[in-house]
Amino acid sequence: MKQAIYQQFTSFKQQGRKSFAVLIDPDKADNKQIDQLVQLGQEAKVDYFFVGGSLVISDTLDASIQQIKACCDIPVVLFPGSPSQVSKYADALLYLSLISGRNPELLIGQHVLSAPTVKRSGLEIISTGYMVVDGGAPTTVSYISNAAPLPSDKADIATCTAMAGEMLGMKLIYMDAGSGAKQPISTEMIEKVSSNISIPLIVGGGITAPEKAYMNCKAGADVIVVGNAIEKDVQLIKEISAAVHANANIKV
Ligand code: 1GP
Repeated sequence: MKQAIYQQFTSFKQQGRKSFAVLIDPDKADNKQIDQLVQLGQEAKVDYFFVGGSLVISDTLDASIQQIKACCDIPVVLFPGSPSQVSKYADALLYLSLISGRNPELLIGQHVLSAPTVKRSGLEIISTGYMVVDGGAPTTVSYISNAAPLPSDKADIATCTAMAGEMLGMKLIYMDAGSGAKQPISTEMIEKVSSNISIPLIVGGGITAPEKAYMNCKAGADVIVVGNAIEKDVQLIKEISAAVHANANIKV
């Protein structure tokens, strides 16, 4: 089984090197916007493009990824909102199990149904414990998942959830306040979770400023994901990337 992308996640973590992932929702980004994101992404030394969305209504997933791959060698990682969001053109797929919720369909049910398609894709599959944290208002992910998010002030529940995910064999933990969250995940929660797991920790949802990205890395996040804020102001790519990469070798 392929492991190149996961090896990058883990070796960066070992080196204390923080990464920045730009989230592209194929429903929202047209060809021109993708070109611009790729160009700025290369200039800003973005580490990954995450591609996916809670809905993905259009059928442009393959085309969007092919367009990114044609112009740059930044790895493309699928962050699927549903089992249909599989594209053989990507480099890897975050195989998400919603471990913060109690909806059996998103813990294992949809995985059973999609397993043959996912395997046939030939993609690198990275088992990911996905934790949705309350971001201050209902987000698309909290509505679609039909599962209660983790309370934002319960860092101990988040920590135990992430620990359980790691001990169940998951390779990454992704803590998400949901796209466009009013309130991003607190540094207190990030600190507690990251100090109790040894697998890489991805943090996203509602991050709109370079300072917040920097503080999240300092608190222990290994990968910062930003989508919404960059859709509104594409120039933020450079500032947030610089803030994340300024954290090199910070160990907490
Ligand atoms: C959402 O973590 C991602 O699933 C990114 O969130 O769009 O708010 O940056 P934003």
